[in-house]
Formats: sequence, structure tokens, C-alpha cells
Amino acid sequence: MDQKVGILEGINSPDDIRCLSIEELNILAGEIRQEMLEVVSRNGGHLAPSLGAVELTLAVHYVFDTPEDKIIWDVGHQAYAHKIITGRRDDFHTLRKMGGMSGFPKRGESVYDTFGVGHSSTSISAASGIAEARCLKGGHSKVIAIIGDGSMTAGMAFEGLNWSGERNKDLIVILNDNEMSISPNVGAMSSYLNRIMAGQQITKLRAKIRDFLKTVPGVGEHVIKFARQTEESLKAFIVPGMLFEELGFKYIGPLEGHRLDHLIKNLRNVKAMERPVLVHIITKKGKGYKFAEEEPSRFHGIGSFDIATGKTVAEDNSIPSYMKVFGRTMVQLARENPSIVAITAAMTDGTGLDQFSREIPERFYDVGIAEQHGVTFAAGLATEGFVPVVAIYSTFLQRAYDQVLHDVCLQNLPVVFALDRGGIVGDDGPTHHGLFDYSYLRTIPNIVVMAPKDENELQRMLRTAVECGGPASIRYPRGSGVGVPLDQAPESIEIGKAEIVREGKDVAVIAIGSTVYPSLEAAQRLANENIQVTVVNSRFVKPLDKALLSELASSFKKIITVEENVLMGGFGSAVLELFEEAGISGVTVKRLGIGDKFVEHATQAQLREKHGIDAEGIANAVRKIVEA
Ligand SMILES: Cc1ncc(C[n+]2csc(CCOP(=O)(O)OP(=O)(O)O)c2C)c(N)n1
Repeated sequence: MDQKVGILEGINSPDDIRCLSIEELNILAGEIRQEMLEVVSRNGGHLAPSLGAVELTLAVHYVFDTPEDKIIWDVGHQAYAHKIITGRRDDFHTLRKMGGMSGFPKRGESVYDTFGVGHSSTSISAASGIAEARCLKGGHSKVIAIIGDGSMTAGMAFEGLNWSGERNKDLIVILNDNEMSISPNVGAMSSYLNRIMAGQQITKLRAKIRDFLKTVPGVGEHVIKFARQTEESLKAFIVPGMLFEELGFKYIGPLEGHRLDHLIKNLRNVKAMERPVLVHIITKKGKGYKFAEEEPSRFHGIGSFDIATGKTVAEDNSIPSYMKVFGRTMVQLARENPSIVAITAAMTDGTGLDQFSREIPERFYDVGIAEQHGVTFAAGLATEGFVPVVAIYSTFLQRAYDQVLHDVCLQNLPVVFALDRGGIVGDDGPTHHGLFDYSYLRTIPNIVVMAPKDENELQRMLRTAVECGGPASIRYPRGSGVGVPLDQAPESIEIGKAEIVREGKDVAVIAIGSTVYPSLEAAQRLANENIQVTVVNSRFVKPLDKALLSELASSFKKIITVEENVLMGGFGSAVLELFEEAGISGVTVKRLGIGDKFVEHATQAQLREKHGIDAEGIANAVRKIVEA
């Protein structure tokens, strides 16, 4: 039997690694990487972050007494090795599949998953809470937060450091520094960490020069003395970790994050300390797989690919994604209008703003993983006459709710929110579905809330939004568009104007965004059964087209609303509220959307089917309401 496979096969819990030698651990690290490659190349997933954290994972489980000692992963996209060695190796092939293993740590999945994650920068706060609970209960377990340098750019991480440094409780923060967020990291903290690394290299170089000079009789001593004098002025520059020390953390590092002997030795020392400690380790994103090391951003989160070539399994690229259309339209509109600026929170490629960043760099801002800062920064720009377009995934804007409300909408500032990944996103699961934005945005005064039925309407809505003079949001789904022709010069849409896209006499289906085409398909299927359906593309969640909806209510006794959003407070609720306010009665309204439960991971198609918002689900709802 191949010896390599042999070690991993015997690992059913962290206990099984604690008896291995360093040499065996190194072999195990290679086997784990191979396992990850095989599964992620088939299922897709966060490969580069997980490849970079293999030795770190092994060292932490080796030194600490997990699960009594608690590891809290930040984001959790780097935790595949953790999953593999904590009793989930046999199920790892189900990663991100319907009913299979989650792509992120999840409390219900394992006792080793201390805290559920997906959104970044929560680890230090969660770890502080767990450490505090330990003290209240009189326990002695160790609490270890593992956070990347990208995630360290968020305000929440600083809030956690600030608070727990002063509490002075036994808490370990491991900073996994690979100089990358999804793209190269940004911000002063990132530069600071780079200086620490540079400082360490300078220190090593200086020691070498000093040793050499000592061997030069007569001259050497004078030069060393002079060097010592100048060194003082460089002190702040080369004393590593001053910032963390000032915040109350003992700073250890930087350590080489792929050297198991080095990591284990240092972590053992850290384990003996009973105070806040920050361990700074340096790793390489994508470590051990050539293509991921060369292109860490592409392999950050990737679909199926060929291991031998690193090439993504060919997708049908003939229809552009919503993301691409958004990115292109942004460049087009910004060329016409010099007041348009673009903002991303560490997702330049993931939002389609990469083209904008290259072609109009002076009006492009990557604020790091700092959605709250990004939104209020946009508000500031807007007060000075700019029209900021803030491109943030629907799920991540949740974090900046108060900034949207208090800083943008309350002041009625012209900030546009471009919410990609609206609706069901698929295999990333509940932490990433964008199922709440209609509800959380439509309750805020002043904002216009829209969702396009296709990629051409996205272009038109983007123009509408940047020209509307107040806050506006546009949400669109993950994945490719519908395949409609794209206007060369997209025109704006009258705000609050819906459109009838199909006429029929029996039932009216009022759809929004990604549910318009499935509604049309349902209507087509039903026509064969002699059920005639009117389909309305509402375009706006707010303001609704009051005239058209009132007219529908007088022509139809049966109305269905469809949305890829939670039903509570969503689009259908808005329609019901409008009917109530307009004194409309005698209409049966059935709302289709997502019930009051978090949606698990699976493909988008599987989940849309499960929740009855695909064409067949809509057709079934129509059949039911017709029969009732
Ligand atoms: C609040 C929030 N915003 C954005 C993201 C998307 N995201 C996932 S991982 C990541 C980069 C994290 O960088 P880092 O912490 O350095 O980890 P690395 O991937 O480099 O290992 C980003 C921006 C997120 N998960 N949460």
C-alpha cells in the first residue's frame, strides 16, 4: 500500500495525529493537500486558503487539546484540513453537495466546529466571548482564534482586539498572514504587517553583516558602533508587533507557517502563557499546488477544474454573467459621467469591478473587508457631489445595515447599492444566500429598491439608479444572465413602473427579478393546460406600481407573487400592504418565496425547486389556486 495514503487513512480524530513524528506530520500534510485537491477539483470550493493553512491546522490540533480547547476559524474557508482530521474524512467528498458537508465550520456538524462562520472577522469577538464564558464557569481551556490578514482589515476584528487586549484574559489569536485577501490585501494594517516581515529580514541581514564585520580586524568594530547609533532611529520600524503589544497582546512572530517543527515549538510556548497572545505566522496562499500558488485569487474560490492543467472545467461562456454586465456598464456610465465612483469591499473581481479598476483607477476604491466603512465612505463622497456605486454582495451588506439607514438614506444621499449574489447562491449555503435584502431595504425611507428580470434590464436599472438623485439598490443573481440582447446605449426606466410581460385571463403572477423568466416559463406550460396567466415584471420592490397593481386586483380574483427572498417583509408583503392601504379586498393572494427557515447549501437549481420558485413550482401554485 502507498505509505502516503496510509497515514491519512488512520486519522479519525486529532488524537491520532498527536502521536505522529514531525516527519510523519509532513507526509500527512501532503496527503491532506491531495485529498483537498481531488474533492475541490470535483465539487468546487475554497482551495487556495485551505491549502495554505494545512500545517497551521495540524500544529494547532497537535499542540492543543481540541475539542476541549476551542478553535474559532475566521470566515472558515480555510478549514478543510480541520474538517478532514476531525472525523469527517469519509464524508469530505460530499463537500458543498446537497445534504453533504458544509463548506464552512458549522456547529451542528461537529463538536470541533466551535463557532459557525462564513462572514469574515468574527473570530476574535467570538473567541473573547468563549474565553469569558470559560472564566465564568471556572474552566481552564485554551481559546484560539485563527484569522487571516484580509479579515484583520475589518472593524470588527479591531473591536475584538481592542476589547480583549484590555480584559487581559487567556486568549490566543493566530494571525495567518499570506499578504492576500481574495486579491492582494489593502490598507495600512497590511502595510504594517509587511513592514514587520521586512523588519525581520533586515534584522537577520544585520546579524549576518555584524558577524562578518567582527572578522575584519580594526575596521569592523567602528562600523558596528556607527550602525548601532543609526539603528535606534529605526527601532519603531524593526521592533515587530508593537501595535499588538500596545493593544495588550504579547506578540510572537513572525513565524514560518509551513514549518511544522517551528510552529509546534512556538505554539507549545504560547500554550503556557495565560494572557492575550497574538501569534503572527506567514503562509503562502495555495501552498503545495503550483497553479494555486501562481494564481491564488483564481483559486480562492473555484468551480470544478482539471488538476493536471489547473484549467476550470469549461462553462458555457456565451451568455455573460450579471456580474460581467454590471462591470461593463459601470465603465460605460462612468465614462459619460465623471461624478460616478466605484467602491468594493475586497471583492474587485467578485463584483465585476476589475475592468473599472484597470480603466478608471482614479475613481475606484477597494476599502478592504470593511462593508460598514465602505458605505459611510460612499455617503461622504456623495455629500460632495459624487455618485458612489457600492458593489457589495447582498449577504455582506447585512453587516452595514445601520450605515445604509443612518448615513445614506436618512440624509437622502445618492448612493447606489449594487447587490450581486441576490437570492439563492448555491453551494456556499446559508451564510452566503442573499435572501433578505428586499426585506431589510424596503423598510428604509427614501431608498428605491429594484431587481432586473435579465441582464439588459440590469444595465437600464444601473442608469436609472445613478440618475435618480437619491439612494437606490439593484439586486441581481449569481451566475449567467438570461441571454437577451444587450442595448448599446441602455436607457433609464421610469421609477416605480412595472411591465406586463404576458397577458392571460385566469390568474395574475406578479414576479420580481430572477423569478420573472421562470414565471413566463410556467405560464407557457400552463397555456398547454388551458390555463391563461398574466405575468407582470414588477421591476421595483419599492416604490410599487400602484396603478397597475390596483388594476390587476380589479381584473383578477387570484393573484400570485413570486420572489427569491424571504417572504417575511419581502416583495409579496409589499403587495399585500399596498392592497390593504388602497382598500382593495376580495382578492386571493398567494405569496411564493422563502419561508421562515435558513436555506442550506445545494445547487441553485435544486434549491429553487425545493422552495417552489422555479417554473414548475410556480406552475403548481397556479394550478392549485385555479382549482381552489
Ligand atoms: C463580511 C464579509 N465580507 C466579504 C467576505 C468575502 N471573503 C471571503 S474570504 C475573503 C478574504 C479573506 O482574506 P484572509 O482573511 O486574508 O484569508 P485568506 O483567504 O487570504 O486565507 C473575503 C473578502 C466575507 N466572507 N465576509
